Amino acid sequence: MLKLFVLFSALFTASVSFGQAPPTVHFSLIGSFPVGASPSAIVAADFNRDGKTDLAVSNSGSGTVTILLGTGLGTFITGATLPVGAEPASLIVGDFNGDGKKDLAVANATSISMLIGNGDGTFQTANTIAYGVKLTSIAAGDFNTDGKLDFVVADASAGTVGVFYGSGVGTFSAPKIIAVGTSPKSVIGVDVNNDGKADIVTANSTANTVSVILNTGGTTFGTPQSFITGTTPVAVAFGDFNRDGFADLVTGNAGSDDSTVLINNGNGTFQAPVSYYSYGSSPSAIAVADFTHDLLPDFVTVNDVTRDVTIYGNKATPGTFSEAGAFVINTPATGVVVGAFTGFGHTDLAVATGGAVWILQNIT
Ligand SMILES: [Ca+2]
Ligand SMILES: [Ca+2]
Ligand SMILES: [Ca+2]
Ligand SMILES: [Ca+2]
Repeated sequence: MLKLFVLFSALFTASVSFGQAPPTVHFSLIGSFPVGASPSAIVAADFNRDGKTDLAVSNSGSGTVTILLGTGLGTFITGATLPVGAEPASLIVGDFNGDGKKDLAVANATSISMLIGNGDGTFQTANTIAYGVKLTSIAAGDFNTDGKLDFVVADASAGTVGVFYGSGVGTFSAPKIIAVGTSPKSVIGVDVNNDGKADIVTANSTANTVSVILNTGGTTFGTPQSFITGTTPVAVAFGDFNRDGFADLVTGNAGSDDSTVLINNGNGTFQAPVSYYSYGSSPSAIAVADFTHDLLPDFVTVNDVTRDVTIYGNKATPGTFSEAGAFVINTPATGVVVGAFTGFGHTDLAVATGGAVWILQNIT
């Protein structure tokens, strides 16, 4: 019933065909589902515990989070609209109060909202605390390895991250503040040196770097190390691209219209950056998943200027990439999340665009 753009579902693919190119990835548009104004980010989880993946979208223009409940067939029923702080920029899923039900934490421009899930797709009224000057991104992790979920938020104006340690009942400590490169727009938690402790990585949009902050145990961190990226990195993600057991990094660079892959040396330092270009221009968000069914992690960017989605396929020499497919969405996209949304058994895409989420079924 909401297949508003079904006529648009003609496939559009662009690929190269070098000897070691990955398979071409194909998508079909399943539908478009309304959310609030100016969506900023999207996450996936089973909020109502029916075995079907749901979505949550932060709406920067509305000051809300929209819940979309999945049918498992690629369609979504509009669920709760949850008021949070002003200008929500980013959100994450986690069980922050330890009751086994999925919760949400939202980084708003100058506050953080905690939404405790009831386990049926509804949420308790947001608990919002003032923090930050211009928050841009939030990531979860157990940074002090006490078994309780913590989170970290990036503040672009302050050039910092703040680590908030969870109590296990949905409340948090005062933040530990760490200076990173200028204008961090994206933060992730990932163990880059395989010591069992979650480290922190930021993409610094005016420094043109990532900052890697090694967790040295307890609530202490080492001095941030910088690694060069393309121009204006706005999104960072990780995957073990070359299958050596260590997490590698990839950034989407809005200024240089490319993606930078940083291969881990095995100790949390990284090899020289490698740039990958595609038809797509001005990436705004990035995600890592296997789209080609070869068990190697690929990545996807959604691109503001060209208004499309680009798949970068991991090649036969793992850790190198080429464009493996694209899909035009004809509206600026600001967020992307991967998951099995359509029951087809492959890694599908949910893309946050202007006022709606587009569901793209991977039919490769
Ligand atoms: Ca569900
Ligand atoms: Ca919970
Ligand atoms: Ca913890
Ligand atoms: Ca570590």
